Amino acid sequence: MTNEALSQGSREQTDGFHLVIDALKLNDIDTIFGLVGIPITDLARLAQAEGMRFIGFRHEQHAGNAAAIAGYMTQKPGICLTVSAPGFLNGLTALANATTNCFPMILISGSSEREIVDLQQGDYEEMDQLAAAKPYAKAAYRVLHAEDIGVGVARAIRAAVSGRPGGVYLDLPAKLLAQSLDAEQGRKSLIKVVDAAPRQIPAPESVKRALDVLKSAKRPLILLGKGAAYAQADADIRAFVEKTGIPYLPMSMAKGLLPDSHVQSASAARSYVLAEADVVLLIGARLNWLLAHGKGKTWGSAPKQFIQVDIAPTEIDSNVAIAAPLIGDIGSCVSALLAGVDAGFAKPSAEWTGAIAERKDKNLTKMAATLALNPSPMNFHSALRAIRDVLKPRPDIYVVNEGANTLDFARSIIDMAEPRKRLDSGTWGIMGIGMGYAIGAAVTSGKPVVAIEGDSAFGFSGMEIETICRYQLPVCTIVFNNNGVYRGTDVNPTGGKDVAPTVFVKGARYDKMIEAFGGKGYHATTPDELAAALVEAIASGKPALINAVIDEAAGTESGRLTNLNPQLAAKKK
Ligand SMILES: Cc1ncc(C[n+]2csc(CCOP(=O)(O)OP(=O)(O)O)c2C)c(N)n1
Ligand SMILES: [Mg+2]
Repeated sequence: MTNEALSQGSREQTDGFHLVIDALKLNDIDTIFGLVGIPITDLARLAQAEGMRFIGFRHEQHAGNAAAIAGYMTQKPGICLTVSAPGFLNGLTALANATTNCFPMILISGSSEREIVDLQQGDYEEMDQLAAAKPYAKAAYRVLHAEDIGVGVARAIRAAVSGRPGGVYLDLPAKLLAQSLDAEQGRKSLIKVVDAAPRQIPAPESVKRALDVLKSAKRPLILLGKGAAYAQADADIRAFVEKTGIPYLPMSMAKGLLPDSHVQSASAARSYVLAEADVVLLIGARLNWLLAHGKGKTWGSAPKQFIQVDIAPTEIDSNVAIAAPLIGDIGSCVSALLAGVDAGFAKPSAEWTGAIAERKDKNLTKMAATLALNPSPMNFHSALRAIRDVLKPRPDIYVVNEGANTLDFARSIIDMAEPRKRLDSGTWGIMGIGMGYAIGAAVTSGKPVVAIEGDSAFGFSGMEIETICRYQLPVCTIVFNNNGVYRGTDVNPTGGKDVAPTVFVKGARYDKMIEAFGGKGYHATTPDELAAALVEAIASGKPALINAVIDEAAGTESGRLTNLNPQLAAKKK
């Protein structure tokens, strides 16, 4: 052996495993949500050995949802790590959901031998994962050489958080992880991403146009979307709303950006303001189905002008004409608008704000009467009243929420007072985010989480209560148990043995599930029992599950989305 070879041989070596972890750590990523197996088990072990937190799940979809919500909360990409083909596909739902909701996350999956996959020779967990991920991700990359890991991770981070955030897929073939490399060369190949999500300053003429349209309004309205919440421009957004005096509506996950009790909140007069407003300023809210696409009955017959603040220029005019687009990051756009609200800016007329206040009062009085009732069995309202009262003095608690009726009623009854504390089914109205979001929120914040779950919704991620117990997370899950999807009263019209498609086992005891893993289960049949259980669970800071028995006849089909169900066209003679 030559001297050179000897000295080379004694030089420090690194490998793909180490470089992935080093690249993540270099970019201040300290947590991985995932599920182990070939070829990434050692990657997870190494992450833990190197001081990162590895949170292991029972199904990849929930690890992916945890990563996505961590990204939403922190503006840093959440990381989800999975095995190849089936593990990757399980994570892909979460990646697609993150992209749809504009949450920054990176799905990192191990993959099988490229040569065998590409010739379709039947490798272990063979699949062209990169191609499968592309349509559902904001970006997708594959790294083939260990010296490119630094670039791959840097590109993934930038793609996830810059511009409109989204889900990014990073494909790591098994062979790559085992490749070795001179350690010094490896170190030099890593990239620390500088200014991953650069500010995008709006053009002054766009700001002026937006302000001019706003000033022309007789009945202005501000709509805050979760993009506004994501931006963490809370103080400026609040200042802008308050300085202009314009009534506002928060979309579901923007609740708490200003406290729901705010005098300018028009939530309790939603249908009125949407129909009557003449100028609508959208801040980080898209005119998608959740806003009836900006047209139709919901928006009334009065002519409307829209001002839209968004980071993505292609969002503009996607559903209706936008009179004044304002393109840039939301923080920069709102601060530019705020600077333009000078002494000459007239507050909305008392006629407009008075009419809204009148509707609000009427609707709130009606709601208070409904909430005060105490039916037996409990219904959604009485159960949510109990939860609302317990949560009121605790604005720091995260609220995760999914279901149909459980989602719709909780959204309107549970007030939020702090930004980014409400995490729910989001843009897709997806079921299955519950335990993943709850775990992601608890791990990321260290704060308590209360997950308000329909019994069907809970089932999608219910096994993760073992994960909650394993990591001893301060998560209290409340299952709204109405024996089924929407309600528990449907019957099989044939009289056959199978129950109706919407119906579950009657009187199921979800509280017993958590006891299997050492958590605390509660069975609540009255609002008082529910409140007492919730108070105790929150105080304990430990994993808990409350089985809240709800009248199985109380819900409606699809909650408030009944009208989206296609109607049967064929009538049987
Ligand atoms: C992934 C996914 N699958 C199916 C659905 C259809 N879906 C909408 S709400 C819902 C469950 C509603 O029942 P539950 O969670 O018990 O709420 P409830 O109305 O009974 O309170 C289902 C299955 C969905 N939205 N997402
Ligand atoms: Mg249900």
